[in-house]
Amino acid sequence: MRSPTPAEQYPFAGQQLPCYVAGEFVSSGQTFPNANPVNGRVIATVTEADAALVDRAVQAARAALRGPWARLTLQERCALLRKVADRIEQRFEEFLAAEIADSGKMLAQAKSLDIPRGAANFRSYADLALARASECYEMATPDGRGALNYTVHKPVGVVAAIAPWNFPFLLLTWKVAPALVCGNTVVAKPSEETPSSAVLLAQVMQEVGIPPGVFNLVHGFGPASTGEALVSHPDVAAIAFTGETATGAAIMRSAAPTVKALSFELGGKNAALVFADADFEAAVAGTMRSVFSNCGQVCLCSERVYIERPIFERFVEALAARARALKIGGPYEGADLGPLISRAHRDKVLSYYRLAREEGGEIVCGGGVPQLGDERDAGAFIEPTIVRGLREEARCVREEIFGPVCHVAPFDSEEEAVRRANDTRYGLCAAVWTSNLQRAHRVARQMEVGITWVNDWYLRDLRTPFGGAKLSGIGREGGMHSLGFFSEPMNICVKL
Ligand code: NAD
Ligand code: 6OD
Repeated sequence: MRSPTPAEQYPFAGQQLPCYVAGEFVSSGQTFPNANPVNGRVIATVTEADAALVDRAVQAARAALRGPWARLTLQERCALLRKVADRIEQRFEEFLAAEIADSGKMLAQAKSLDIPRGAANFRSYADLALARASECYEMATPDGRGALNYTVHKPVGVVAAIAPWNFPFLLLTWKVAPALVCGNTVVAKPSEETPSSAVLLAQVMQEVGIPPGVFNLVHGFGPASTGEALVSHPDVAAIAFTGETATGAAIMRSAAPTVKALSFELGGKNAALVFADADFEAAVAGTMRSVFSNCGQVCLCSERVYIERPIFERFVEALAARARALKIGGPYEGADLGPLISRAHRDKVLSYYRLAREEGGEIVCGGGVPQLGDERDAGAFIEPTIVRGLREEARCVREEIFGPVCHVAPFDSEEEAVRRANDTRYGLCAAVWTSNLQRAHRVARQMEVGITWVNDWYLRDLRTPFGGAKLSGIGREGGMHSLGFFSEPMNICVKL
């Protein structure tokens, strides 16, 4: 078991994490503990923003809409966002250590995905905003002089950006960057489980000279706490939220009385379809990634894997052999599978492992808790698990589990595969594995989801629409879609 080196040490060890309001760090009020999921140890405490502090943050954001921020040109805002990206990269190791300490995620993943994507989000939205064109329509008028219509993009106002714990920095910056580039001001609320990288982001905002009140940070829980105070605040104009579908529904209720714009990226119960003509090795490796990445805690993970019958047994055997061989361990140990986010989440995932048995499923591998023989046994580790033999109506096949687990089932025809993949109330993504080009396009198009990957999984181009159909979300983020959500388009009609 390797521990972090001094350079990899958690930057806030033993400290109280502050909120950031109106350009100042605030540490007054109640606190809650921040625990490391590797061993359950409390590593810091976190300042919980009460309704009064949330109100201060929203008022600061509101005032900043009329301050120096409003007078910056788009080019100047973009230059500032690029400075944010540069500074994230300069403080890369601190971001890395903070993210890993909060979430227990693997060093290799945080280094190659989570933190670089945080910086990339700022750069990519700066590029996109500069590339955005304005619509222009010339029109005829009865007097023959004509008129010219053109669109200007104005900020929406104060944006609440609410993120989950599975990609804390990636998903918070995914909302903060486009909101800011469009001239809005932001009150950000990271998950209570993963507050640290957001504090570093607030420091960066201050360091690069983002004016006070433009970016605010409040910590706390959801219902009857910080989150609810934020989403029901009358001066918040728009909410960009990523999290569970049930939370999205609660936020909608809180936001309804003041009719806020909503962008929701919610849960999934994603299918992978593996056809017999697929490149077998690539499909096994890709499915391993799509089931077990980030310990299964990716909204895009495949929890239902449908495999064409002629290769079913061989595929399941290969998948199970690799799952059994996954090395479970802490972030710095070169392991494949880290802990879940918390003991509470592990209890939930374990309850589905039990339910799978009760519902008549066969556990092909895993199904329990590993014994690691040291302090990690106080952490939130769990075995990667494959289940087979469940009916399509089983709760384990219908409900999002959000752990390192999938159900495997055979199919006999393309039509059956498509029908079963779509037989869910969710609609986030799908993965299709085939070497038949026509089938690839035909099946991909029939998936009732926001994204289908063919012969890969979680391959991202930040210009593309990202989001879910059905219960998996409302609207699309990514590229011009985010700029659309965070802007108020206004038409100006000029009589010539
Ligand atoms: P969650 O819904 O429990 O919490 C997400 C955030 O919402 C947290 O910051 C939480 O404090 C806040 N919150 C909770 N209740 C609230 C309320 N009533 N009002 C305001 N804020 C509230 O989600 P989680 O457990 O952090 O993350 C896991 C879930 O997120 C999974 O369902 C997963 O599929 C989903 N997710 C979806 C995407 C996507 O892009 N579609 C991406 C990542 C995660
Ligand atoms: O990569 C992204 O932009 C994104 N929104 C990923 C979401 C992952 C869900 O867990």
